[in-house]
Amino acid sequence: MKLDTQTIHALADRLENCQLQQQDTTKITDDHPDMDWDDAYAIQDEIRRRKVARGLRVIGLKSGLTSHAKMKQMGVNSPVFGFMTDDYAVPDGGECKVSELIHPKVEPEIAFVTKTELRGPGCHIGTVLAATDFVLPGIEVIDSRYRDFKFDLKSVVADNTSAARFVVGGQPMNVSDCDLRTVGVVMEKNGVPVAFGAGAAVLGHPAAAIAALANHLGARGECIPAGTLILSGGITEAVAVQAGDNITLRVQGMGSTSIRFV
Ligand code: OOG
Ligand code: MG
Repeated sequence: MKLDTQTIHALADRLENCQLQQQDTTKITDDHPDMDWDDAYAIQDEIRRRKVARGLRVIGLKSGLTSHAKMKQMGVNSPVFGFMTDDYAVPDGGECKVSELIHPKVEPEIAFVTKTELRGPGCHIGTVLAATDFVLPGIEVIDSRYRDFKFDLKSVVADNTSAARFVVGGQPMNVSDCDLRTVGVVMEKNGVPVAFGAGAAVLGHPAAAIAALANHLGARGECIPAGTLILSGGITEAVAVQAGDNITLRVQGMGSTSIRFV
């Protein structure tokens, strides 16, 4: 760790206030170029602690920057991990108010729900599939608190990996009934298909993104509990949205889920 507790609290405060007041900011590594990974996750943990202290519940976890398309779009080269609280959940087909966000974008993802605990190190696709209850379509709404979505990895980790809203729905599927590498996804904006891909875009297999999360948590003495919802990461580039847009994600064999921006 390079930052003291006071600085970590101040940075958590700055980033969470940006989220609560729909204001953007410059990336925090501009002011703290020496901060390390532990500092970045400590700032994210402090944001999480503040939300939980205000009565919010952590209802899911996420892996991000897990596809080449996303890494290229954001100019970074490794996955990051974050959390979602209950106020981020939008019902299937429900509304998302853009006035509560800064500059939202949507990502087509495959969501996993676990039935047994996953504890790293050493988790791999096999352990993840064995621990998965079902998978289903998920749209993540990301909303970086950084101006123009310009950040580096440590800054985006501190900002809880741009997490803002998400919707899951459609037809849950057993992992033994599909090949998650070849499963096709189509994301439509106002009825027009705008992003296409297959599961293998995410680290070769979406379950690898869950294994990476379990191994990351394992290194910190934490685990993924049974019954956890996890977003495995955008399969394609993120797509900007504005009020009036209607987004639908169709995943092969798993139906569709949608969200309306108002
Ligand atoms: C960071 C979050 C990326 C994903 O699925 O790749 C992410 C960002 O691009 O703002 O959630
Ligand atoms: Mg995402």
